[in-house]
Amino acid sequence: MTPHLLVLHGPNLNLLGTREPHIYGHQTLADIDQHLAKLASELGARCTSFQSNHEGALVDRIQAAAHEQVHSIIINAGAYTHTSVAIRDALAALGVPIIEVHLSNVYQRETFRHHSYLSAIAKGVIVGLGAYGYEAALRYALSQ
Ligand code: CA2
Repeated sequence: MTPHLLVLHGPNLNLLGTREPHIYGHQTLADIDQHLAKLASELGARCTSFQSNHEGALVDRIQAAAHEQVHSIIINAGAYTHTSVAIRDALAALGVPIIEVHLSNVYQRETFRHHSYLSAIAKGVIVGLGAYGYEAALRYALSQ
């Protein structure tokens, strides 16, 4: 069966490419999602993406993945990374491999960005590589 990778984007990531390019780069979220879908297809997989500014909507999407035979989840939970026990619990309950991605190097930024509720349940964490971090996560996930 074709492996299905689910990419989740948290709040404000819909603004990518429109503001703060010095931190988050020039690519839009659509650019990133299209690149991942194309790359996945070239590698014999399927990649779908979901963005929400709402914590509960992200939890609902993670719960729905239980009925979809998702191979792995790549998640940039945005600011919810640093606050959301609910997203962590939903990911832990799902039980598929998680790769956490951050565009910026959160360790070079404010201390409140240094703690992630997701990292302890993630297979791995990629920070500071910009949009390439998603590609690296996808390639890793499909190598497993
Ligand atoms: O570096 C990352 O990928 C972050 O997950 C981005 C989050 C931030 O809260 C995390 O600490 C680190 C913020 C996403 C906001 O994205 C924007 C994009 C363009 C313009 C404004 C915000």
